[in-house]
Amino acid sequence: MALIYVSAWADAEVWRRQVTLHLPGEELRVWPDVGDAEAIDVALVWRPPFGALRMLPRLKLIANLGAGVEYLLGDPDLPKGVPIARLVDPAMTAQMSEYVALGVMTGLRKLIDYQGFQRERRWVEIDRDIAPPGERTVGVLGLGELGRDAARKLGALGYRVAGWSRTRKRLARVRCCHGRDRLAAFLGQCDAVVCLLPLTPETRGIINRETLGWMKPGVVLVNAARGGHVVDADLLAALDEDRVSLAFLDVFNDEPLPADHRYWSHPRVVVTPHVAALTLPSMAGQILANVKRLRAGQPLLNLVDTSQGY
Ligand code: NDP
Ligand code: OXD
Repeated sequence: MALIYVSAWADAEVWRRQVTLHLPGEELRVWPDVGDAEAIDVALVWRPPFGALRMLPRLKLIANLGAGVEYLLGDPDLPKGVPIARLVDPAMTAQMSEYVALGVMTGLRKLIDYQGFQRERRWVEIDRDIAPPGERTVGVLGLGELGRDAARKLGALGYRVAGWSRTRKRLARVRCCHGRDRLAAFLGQCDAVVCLLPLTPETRGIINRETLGWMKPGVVLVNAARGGHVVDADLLAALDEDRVSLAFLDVFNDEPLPADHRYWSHPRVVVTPHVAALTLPSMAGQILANVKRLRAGQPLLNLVDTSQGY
């Protein structure tokens, strides 16, 4: 049997070294050099071209080299019934929580304002009556692998933390709620809102005119999930009207963010180029462990529920 690497994102040779390390003796092919397609039972993929996986009739595992699977699930020719595993790795989780903390603190401590004063060499103390972290609430949309860790670490920084998920969750020191009917009340209590949801038909466009209207005036928004969660025109309007004090954005509807997009120059927006939590070659062990499990007939880990879309 053989593995195939289907991704334009990273150098295939990096992954070849990882396969040699973790699965000595296994053959890795690199798309589009498929060779005998019947021999391929595992595809290591990140944003594979639509239709590519349909060419592999004996696939038993699709291993997504990232956490989000919305692009993969969007392939109209995705082979049905083949298990899809996604990347869940402590190093990715740690990167994301670091990014989230950076975004929340940049906003709540008004760093962008202070940077402006610094450029003008002005000593201006804004927020003299700033509330301590324990009096400010950070809300995390999505309490999965990433959201749970971010919530825990925000709590460790002293913030009051609230979390929202699809199904009921219980987390120490996080006020959890779930379901669409709780979203307005959830958002209404937050000084900062962090989006760590998967992009699904239910969550697409979830940050929109209506939901932004439920948030506190001056809220800080951190989106490190997917650009598709945000209706850009609605967020820009909220920023222009100071209803959102900072949008700290890692992900965009169009990536790379087009050069003429208003986010680039908006004084209340921080743009990072989809780097909040990167897939690193050192994470290959987690992905390739699933290949070992497949070969050994053991249950696969971190499987995607295709009916839910994440
Ligand atoms: P998980 O699948 O582990 O968690 C998803 C969470 O979202 C769960 O708590 C789930 O609820 C909740 N959720 C899903 N649908 C809904 C809904 N309709 N309403 C309310 N809550 C919902 O995902 P991860 O934490 O691993 O990753 C989250 C996303 O982060 C990824 O899908 C990806 O898009 C993004 N990401 C971005 C990166 C970057 O660099 N910018 C890097 C890595 C990931 P429940 O618990 O009830 O199932
Ligand atoms: C991911 C990402 O989903 O990097 O892993 O966005």
